[in-house]
Amino acid sequence: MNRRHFLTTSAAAAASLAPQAPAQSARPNIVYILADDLGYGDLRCYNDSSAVPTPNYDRVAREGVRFTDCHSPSSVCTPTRYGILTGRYCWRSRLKSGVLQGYHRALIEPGRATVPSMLKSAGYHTAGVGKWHLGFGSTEPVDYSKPFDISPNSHGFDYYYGIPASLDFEPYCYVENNRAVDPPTAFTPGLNVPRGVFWRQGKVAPSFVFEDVLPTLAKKATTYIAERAREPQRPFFLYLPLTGPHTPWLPTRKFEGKSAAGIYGDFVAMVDDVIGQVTEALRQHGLENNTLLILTSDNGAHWTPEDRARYPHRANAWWRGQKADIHDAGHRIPFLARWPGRIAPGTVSGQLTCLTDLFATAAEINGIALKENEAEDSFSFLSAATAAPAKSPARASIVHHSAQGMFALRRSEWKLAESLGSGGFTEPQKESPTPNGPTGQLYNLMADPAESDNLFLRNPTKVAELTAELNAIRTKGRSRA
Ligand SMILES: [Ca+2]
Repeated sequence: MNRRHFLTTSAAAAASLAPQAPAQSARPNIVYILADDLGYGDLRCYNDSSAVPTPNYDRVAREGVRFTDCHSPSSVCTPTRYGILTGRYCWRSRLKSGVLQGYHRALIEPGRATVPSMLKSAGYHTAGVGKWHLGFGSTEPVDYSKPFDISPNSHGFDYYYGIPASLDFEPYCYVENNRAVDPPTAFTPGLNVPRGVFWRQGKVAPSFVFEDVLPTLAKKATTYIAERAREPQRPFFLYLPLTGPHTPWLPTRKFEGKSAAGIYGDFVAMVDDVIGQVTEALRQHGLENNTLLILTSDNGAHWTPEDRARYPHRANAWWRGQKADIHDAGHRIPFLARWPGRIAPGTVSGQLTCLTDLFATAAEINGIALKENEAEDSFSFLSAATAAPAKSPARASIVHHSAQGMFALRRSEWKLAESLGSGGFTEPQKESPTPNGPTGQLYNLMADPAESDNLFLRNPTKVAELTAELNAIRTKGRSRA
């Protein structure tokens, strides 16, 4: 279904119902904005010494709940997106480490329930706008000159518009529903100067302009919100995975010099402005009060030791490591939710949460019971956000997963990583045990949030306990009982 069709059907529905001025749905709209590589320490509401002004994120934190112990299910893009949409850890799928490339086939298994397919069945209109990075079609390499036989529409989205993968992965083109808008028939030699202004060489649509992508997604999102406002009796779900502040860092002129963290910080300020555009669209169309707005990130910031030496900015705050790592900076992320009347302003929650928890939460909001074969790793965070009585057990542990496929288990203050090294981008990525030395990593995050004191050899009981739980979650194929 294309946008023109929406407009026609929404306008017709609004016209036919105009005399009654239809009431808004009793169920909330859900707008889920997923930044790409935004760090815990980038936002002032998490890190008051952030070198980037983030007034729009900070406002949502003041008006809603700020979770302090939320994690992406992976420390890189593709597996986190799989987890958000399916409520299931991606390492249970065919992708055991790393990410998809732009020519890879669809990752989400045909027939698997997703957040949009569940909400669509419950009567929602569903749209995805932004970076997909979950593959298209059933064959490889994907042929962008033809419609895809598997697309976001196959996974429950009534409408989708965006780009195939990260904005530094070819092919560079827009996709609308099941086809490339302008197929990638030209070639870009790539770019890598200065730091962060980077994309790989490869195929590109002749009309594609890298700098325009984030503004285009913002415009598509606000246009969609305006369209849905014409049919207020039907709730909608908007999944909005942004392309920033992942590389290429491309702040437009308006944002140059907005931060004290160079091009990166200026680009984060531009992402914050997108949040402002979306919240303003919700307000303008009278949808603010009946919308659960969620703001988060798909993994930690790609902020290296060199970046930390160069700028007075800690994109991942005090957490160890960076994007891709098993250490907390890889996957501990900002998570804000606003729902006026349901979530008290200024709430701060230390409840352990994972981005796979959207599925169970959206189901609880809609009174939908989860089926046995769906959302295996999803726990509702509704009671933590709203202080309403819990209808199901809260999440008590989480499995972390790094870019290279290293596992860790977190339960209360304890974190066990199965092997040594970062498992991601930070050196050493892999580390061989020394004779009689530890073979894994055990940290007490309450006493040692920087993960500096490995207790693996000193607390074998805790190592055994957490190892047993990690193995059980893996072998039984699900986290929920
Ligand atoms: Ca990412």
